[in-house]
Amino acid sequence: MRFTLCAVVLLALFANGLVEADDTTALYSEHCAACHGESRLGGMGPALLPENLGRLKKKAAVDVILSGRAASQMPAFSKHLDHQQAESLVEMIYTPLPQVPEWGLEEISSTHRILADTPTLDGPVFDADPLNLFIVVELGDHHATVLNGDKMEPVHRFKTHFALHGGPKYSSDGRFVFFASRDGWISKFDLWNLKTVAEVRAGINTRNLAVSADDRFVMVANYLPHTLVLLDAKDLSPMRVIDITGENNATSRASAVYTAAPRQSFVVALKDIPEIWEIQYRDDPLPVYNGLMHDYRLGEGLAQETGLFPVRRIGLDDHLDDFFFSQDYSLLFGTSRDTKGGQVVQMDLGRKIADINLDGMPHLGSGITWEYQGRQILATPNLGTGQVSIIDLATYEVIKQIPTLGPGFFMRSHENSPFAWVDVFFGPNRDAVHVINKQTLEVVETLRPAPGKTAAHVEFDRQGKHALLSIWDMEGAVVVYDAQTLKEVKRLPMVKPSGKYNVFNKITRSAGTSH
Ligand code: DHE
Repeated sequence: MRFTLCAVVLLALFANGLVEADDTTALYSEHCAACHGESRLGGMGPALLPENLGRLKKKAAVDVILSGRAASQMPAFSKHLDHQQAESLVEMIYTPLPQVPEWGLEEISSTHRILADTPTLDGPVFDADPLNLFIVVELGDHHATVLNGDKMEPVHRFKTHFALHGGPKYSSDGRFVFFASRDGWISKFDLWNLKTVAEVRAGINTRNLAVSADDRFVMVANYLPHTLVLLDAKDLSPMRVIDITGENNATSRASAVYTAAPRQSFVVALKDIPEIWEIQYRDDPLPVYNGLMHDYRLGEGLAQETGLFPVRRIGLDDHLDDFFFSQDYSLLFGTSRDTKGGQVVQMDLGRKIADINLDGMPHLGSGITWEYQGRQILATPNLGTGQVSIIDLATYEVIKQIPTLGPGFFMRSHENSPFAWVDVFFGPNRDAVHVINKQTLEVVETLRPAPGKTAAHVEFDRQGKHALLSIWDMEGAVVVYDAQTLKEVKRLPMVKPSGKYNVFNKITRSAGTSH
């Protein structure tokens, strides 16, 4: 299929009379195809199709090619391409493919595979506290490691799909873990039996997935096509495809989907339409407070039988690229890459209730909360500037900006730890990680566990005794620190470990980690 599509792209370009089509295609193959796919359908990087480039203007796309894109793996190509070459590549990627593959229920179903049985078990088939296991995603060679969090020893290592992205999500008992890859593969792994149970390709280019708090459903958010896909969490069989369509039939990519457990709903932010969607999965959907309804109850599939999944559309002033929920999921804090700043949405009211005065590019998706001087605060790193912003959750005021050695990606803490950790993901100090005292809001220590190599993404063990930090390198490691003394206690070699995810902290929705 890849070859055919590529040939069709070429033919289309020639038909358009583009004399340099050959050169541009060669440039694309040389510089872009490895990440964005030979057929422009995406891989490690997003799909490069007009349908998917959404809000990006052509001039900005030229800048991205030449200067790189902040907060992503997209490097600057100005040393390899001149302005004209970048412009010709932009023309190419804004030319529609003659045919974007269909990816509906039928195509999704054809990829569905059940790979192992799920025997009845009282606990893991190996000796370990099931709630203190970690999954470590090793992006370098597309594997994942199950780690015993008491002994800090690997239990099992297995192959994953290419380019997993986003946090894997656990079932409520911690037995099963669900992964999403950038090219749309969803897999379910049995942590107790150490086997992949099922897999399905739910999208061509996927953002992330969410698992309902009652363990019945998995919702997948896609960039391509512009859909949400509902799967049966038992075996990942596809249940329905929801088109993301707004006013005037405009369609949109999904920025991300999350489970709002106390609300028994999935919440989806949209990238091209200024709306949030809330989709209830309870058997007796509550009446809608405020917002337009898309009623899928008359559609095909499971919803027809059960009356589930009404979509509530909440209109906003701006798109959301990145967002965060209060611990009770009554408030959503979101930011847009274009307009900066933040907005607070009250979920029951279904509207924005406040703006937050934030500069740079706050990464609210990595935000964490804790109690400071009798009030709840939210701390968020910034993908654009070297600072951590501290926001009072009662007044939405920024009460402090903590300077860091450069823009950061991930932030973490634990209820039992006096410290919050933030990395410096971008720039010359990418090998540094700051430790912040949660009560003085000052950096108390800056660690450089592997000078010259990116150090990023911390996760605590169940009790908050140890903090695990990744060295993002093909010859990388997970470095285990004593969370009180900040001394290194162990170094586990791993292949570019990106994130690590502790079962207990995730299933109890610890305030110190992502959910
Ligand atoms: Fe991520 C989580 C979006 C680039 C590594 N990233 C997420 C989530 C979103 C997101 C919405 C939350 C999903 C979830 O956990 O369910 N990421 C984006 C982007 O829009 C961005 C900036 C551009 C893009 O390429 O999509 C982006 N992300 C990256 C990277 O370049 C990283 C560093 C390497 C990679 O894997 O591609 C990266 N993102 C991660 C990781 C998480 C993540 C490790 C999980 C964090 C966690 O601890 O929960």
